Amino acid sequence: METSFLTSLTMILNKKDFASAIALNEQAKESPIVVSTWDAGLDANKAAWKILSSGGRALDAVEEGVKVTEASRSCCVGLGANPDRDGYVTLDACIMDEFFNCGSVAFLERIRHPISVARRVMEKTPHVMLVGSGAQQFAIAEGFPLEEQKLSSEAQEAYEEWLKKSEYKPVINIENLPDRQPGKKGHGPFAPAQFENGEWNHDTIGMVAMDARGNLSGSCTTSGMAFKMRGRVGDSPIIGSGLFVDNEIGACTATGQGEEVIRISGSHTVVELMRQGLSPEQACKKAVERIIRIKKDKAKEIQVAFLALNKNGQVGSFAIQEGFSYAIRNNASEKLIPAKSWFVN
Ligand code: SD4
Repeated sequence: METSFLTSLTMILNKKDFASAIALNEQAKESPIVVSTWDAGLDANKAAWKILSSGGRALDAVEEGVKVTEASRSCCVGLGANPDRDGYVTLDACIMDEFFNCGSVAFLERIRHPISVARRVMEKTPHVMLVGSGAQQFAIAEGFPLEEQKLSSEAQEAYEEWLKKSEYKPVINIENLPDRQPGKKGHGPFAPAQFENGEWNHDTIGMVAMDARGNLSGSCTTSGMAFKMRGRVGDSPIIGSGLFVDNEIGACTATGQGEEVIRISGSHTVVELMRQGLSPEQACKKAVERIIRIKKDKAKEIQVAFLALNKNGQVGSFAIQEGFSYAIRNNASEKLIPAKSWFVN
């Protein structure tokens, strides 16, 4: 039976196609796999893994995975996150599949799951990106509930603290800073790594995955930099900057100071470097070096990290500063890995 299937397959496919079908099968041995940014990636990966381990599509996995973070208490993702400098939470997200389909929302307010709205933009409109009130209008038309205009108590506390000085200075690794105000739950400029109840404080989340068929997808969702200028949009919802997927080569996502990622079309750059034969880590490092060359001395004050997965299931990451970690889940393990960095303390 199997032989006759193979015989008819060889008759249908020419030799070259057959060889690539075998190669695809070889690659799929490494899959499925999911990787995502920061410590919150561990929980997000769990949700993604449920889909990947039961033969589901990477696209569904990366959407469901980051929805966990969007629904959690977080300094940097979802409606509970820190607001902009005018006191409003504005959310950015994007998603990309194995066919170069992509969707994105930016400056979106009062919608709980921006990643799902981004997917609807991808699947239900001829466009890639919707922003602001237009994105919100589309979300409501698609049946997403309009949530209350209200800060979480932690974000309110952090905002009030910030207002005392109103300094706009991005804090390096705000996602992982230890609580400098013991006994306080605030997650503002001095974000705790963990809340009092032991729950991890989460961060901008970028996730890339390969499913059992060897197909890649990615997602990225954030509230952006805390206390940003109203209307500011970072790299996270920008295809090619915060996220890029090329199903022949690999996928990459970015976190950190979005302006520096946009400047070099960061995630696209990493995927193109992998196309030239670099490993995921080498490609991430080269992209980091490019930012450092551009920023010179100022690079010491910036955090950017890239996280990449290639078509063989190899994962790599590189950051400007120490302190970035990523979560990985595959058949063999589930772990958090500290990334290498350009500057070492
Ligand atoms: C931004 N890249 O809006 C995001 C912020 C981020 O971890 O990744 N924080 O620039």
